[in-house]
Amino acid sequence: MKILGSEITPYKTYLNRRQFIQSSFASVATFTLASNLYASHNKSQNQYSDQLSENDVLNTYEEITTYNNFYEFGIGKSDPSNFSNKFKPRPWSISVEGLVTKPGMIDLEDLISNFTIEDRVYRLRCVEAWSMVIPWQGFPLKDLIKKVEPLSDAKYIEFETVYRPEEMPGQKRKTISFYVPWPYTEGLRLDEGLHPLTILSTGLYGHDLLNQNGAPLRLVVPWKYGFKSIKSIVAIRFVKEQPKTTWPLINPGEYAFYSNVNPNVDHPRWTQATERRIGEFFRRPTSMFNGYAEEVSDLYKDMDLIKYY
Ligand SMILES: Nc1nc2c(c(=O)[nH]1)N[C@H]1C(S)=C(S)[C@@H](COP(=O)(O)O)O[C@H]1N2
Ligand SMILES: [Mo]
Repeated sequence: MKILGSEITPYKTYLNRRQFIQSSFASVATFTLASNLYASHNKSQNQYSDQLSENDVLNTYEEITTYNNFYEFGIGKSDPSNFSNKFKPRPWSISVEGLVTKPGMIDLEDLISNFTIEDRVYRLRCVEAWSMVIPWQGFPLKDLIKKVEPLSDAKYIEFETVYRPEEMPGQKRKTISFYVPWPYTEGLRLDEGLHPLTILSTGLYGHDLLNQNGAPLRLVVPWKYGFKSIKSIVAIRFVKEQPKTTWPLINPGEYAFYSNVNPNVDHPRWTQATERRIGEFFRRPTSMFNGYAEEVSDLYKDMDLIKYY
């Protein structure tokens, strides 16, 4: 594991360490330095405490903004934070297309002022078996869906990331893999998009999204593997057939459309039964639907989740 020099200790580790420091009669100076360093994270931890489950600790802003997957800026975890400075997330508009009564371009600022932005602490579980706990700001996708009025034969929603090779160095390679062209696309079944847990996020930790996290607008679907949470969205398309999305196109043997977090279905090359929370050393068990089973399992009640993984 690579330890970043700037990595900040999660709050609970800090508490344990503080107890240790106090009980080992460390100097007052050591203690003061430590409390200053961790004071601001400590504050956020308290601010969001009502949304944190017992075993969860917020990841630090540092962790969330320097350990990313965003292939448009490169495939390394630090590429998105290092190589996204040319990207201009404003002004921005989103094109609503396909089977809706009210298609058209929507300006980002109109979206933000029309919908109520809420604080949502969600676990994000990457298919690579690491995870984080992130305090997002955003609005339910259903608010937008209802506003554009899908037609009765709209069964799926396809999302598309912006294509700007001049600002996104990873897009200078013409394709994502040897045959899948940009842009990155994702999809949801309409009822998944209407689920109240599904949000379009505009910020995290009370700060506008940084480029590496998908500025200015990205999807967050907390019970699915992280790659479903598509970043820097420019198009939302209502369609009849299940869309062919980037990851299943790249590797149909390893990635499928649903990609619900499921500890019982291993990735062909590694287990999905456990995960490593960024900032922690020991792995922890992965929960069905990433811990959101109570809220979402009804969406899949008649489906074979081994077959439709
Ligand atoms: N456009 C686009 N969206 C993307 C990705 C990407 O490469 N391109 N990576 C996905 C993956 S694999 C993950 S795990 C999450 C990571 O989100 P985060 O960097 O904000 O934690 O973004 C997802 N959204
Ligand atoms: Mo991921």
